[in-house]
Amino acid sequence: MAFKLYGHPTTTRTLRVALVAKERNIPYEFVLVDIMTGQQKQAEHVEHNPFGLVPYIIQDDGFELFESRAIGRYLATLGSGPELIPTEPKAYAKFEQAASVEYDQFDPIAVELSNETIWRQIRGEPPNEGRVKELVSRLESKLDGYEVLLSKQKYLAGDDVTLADLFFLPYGRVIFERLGLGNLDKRPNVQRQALCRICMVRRLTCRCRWWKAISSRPAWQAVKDGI
Ligand SMILES: N[C@@H](CCC(=O)N[C@@H](CS)C(=O)NCC(=O)O)C(=O)O
Repeated sequence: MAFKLYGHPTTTRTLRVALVAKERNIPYEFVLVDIMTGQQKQAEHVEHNPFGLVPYIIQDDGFELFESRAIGRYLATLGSGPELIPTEPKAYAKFEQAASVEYDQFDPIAVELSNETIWRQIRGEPPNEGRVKELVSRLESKLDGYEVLLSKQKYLAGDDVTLADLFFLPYGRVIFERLGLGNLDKRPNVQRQALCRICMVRRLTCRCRWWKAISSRPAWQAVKDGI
């Protein structure tokens, strides 16, 4: 199976699709849709995504799909590589739980923070500091939840990486690396790179380094700066 990926080379949702394709070793051809000039609203693209957004894919057999997470779930069933959606019922339920938290709790705050900072700046609009402060406080409380979860397991759905972790990566990078938000030093299970002191003292297998673990995956390293 091969497909064409229509999108913008550095935008979060396009990167989400490219990431899963890389993880599953599925070849694709990238086709630029320049959202900076509004190409995604032109008839030739709206024909494939009626909401005038990217990314979308067109497979070599003509099959089409839009919505980055739907595409990611589809690609996870193809190709080869790590099992990104567990099949055992309880593991699957934990995966759905983690995927729901990413989609429902983390993503809306991350998207708005990105809009209120990076995109406002690109448009030359003044920052709305009050709104940013409110969003950062909501983000911090969500990351506290992630910290609790990740103090008990290596990844968001258990001890194996799943799509829920991968789906987090594009906006995780915007929030943690580009905007420097998230106070990661206070959340060792979300971030700590070296074996953390708590785990050493308690003689536990270190379960820290989640962000480092997922962001250093070769597939993410291959796409994160643009495809
Ligand atoms: N839920 C959609 C969101 C797609 C989306 O908002 N894409 C952005 C680029 S990352 C876009 O097309 N923006 C252009 C616009 O809003 O017109 C997905 O995950 O694919």
